[in-house]
Amino acid sequence: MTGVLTLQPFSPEASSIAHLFIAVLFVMLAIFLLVSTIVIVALVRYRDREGAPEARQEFGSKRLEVAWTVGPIVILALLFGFMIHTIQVADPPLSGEKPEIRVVGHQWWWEIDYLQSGVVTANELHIPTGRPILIDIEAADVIHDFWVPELGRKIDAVPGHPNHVWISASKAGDYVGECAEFCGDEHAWMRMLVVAQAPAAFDSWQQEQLKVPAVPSAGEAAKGAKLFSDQTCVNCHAVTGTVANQRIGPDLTHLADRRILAAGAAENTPANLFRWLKDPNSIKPQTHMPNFQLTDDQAHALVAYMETLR
Ligand code: HEC
Ligand SMILES: [Cu+2]
Repeated sequence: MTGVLTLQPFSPEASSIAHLFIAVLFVMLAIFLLVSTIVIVALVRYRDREGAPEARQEFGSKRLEVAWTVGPIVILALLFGFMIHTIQVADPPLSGEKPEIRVVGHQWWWEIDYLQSGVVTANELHIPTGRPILIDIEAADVIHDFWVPELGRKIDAVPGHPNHVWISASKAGDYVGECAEFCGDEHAWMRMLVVAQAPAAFDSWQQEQLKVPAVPSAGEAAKGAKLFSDQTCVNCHAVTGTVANQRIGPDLTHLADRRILAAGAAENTPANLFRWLKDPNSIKPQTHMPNFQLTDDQAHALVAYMETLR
């Protein structure tokens, strides 16, 4: 799927990668055709025939050897130059340019911090359309790799060594991102939903995210809120406006606004949330979220509470 996405660019950054890919493909095709033609001609022309004498043997040809050494070097050097130019290795942020967003890879989910507004979320990256966004890429544990094929290049998330990447979206819509560096058991379920929105829609999304959800005072949801702080949930999660402020797991302040759970392993529906709380492994084997052996009643109350987090 992603092989195809690379060829469906929705940003200038991704377009130049797609163009380079196609250009390289044609260079490769030309070399392939040249080599196969020479091989086929040689096979047919010099094949063994009844009564034919042994073919003339030649050893060493300076001209040929120089040609097949220098030719590939020149081709590879050119491709290398185009590649460096295209993926913007030489395009780091200027000294005055501050990243707007920080994305931190965790096993196996993405933490997303909006550095100016203070919004914190997970696995669902919202960006405004129409302009390049500078993102700071970090890792909390092992090496991950941030990649949204339709919007830009790949970049490694390396513990202790922040990297930067520019991405942009020329059209509003949903794009799939993923971790592109094997990072352990659940690497394949380390996806990201990128939601590109017109600037006004993005601003109102950000304003919504800054709101502190009311703590429910009655019913199932209130029971769930109490369970949330009594159980160990607060040791790993944060919910603004409550005592929960840990960042080991995803921030849950606006969980109910998000469309995916567990970095894309499931859709965010009450039924899946229930399944997740009863047994996270049933959705994402090996996940670092423990199984708390909750009863059905407890899990239902927690789901009722989590559905208020918007
Ligand atoms: C030991 C730390 C830890 C504890 C304790 C913990 N969680 Fe988690 N939780 C995680 C991690 C890590 C993830 C991310 C898992 C993943 O996507 O691989 C997670 C994910 C979640 C998610 C999905 C969030 C999302 O955006 O995908 C929910 C909901 C959740 N936890 C609720 C709870 C509740 C409710 C409790 C208490 C009963 C709890 N957690 C206790 C670590 C923890
Ligand atoms: Cu990974």
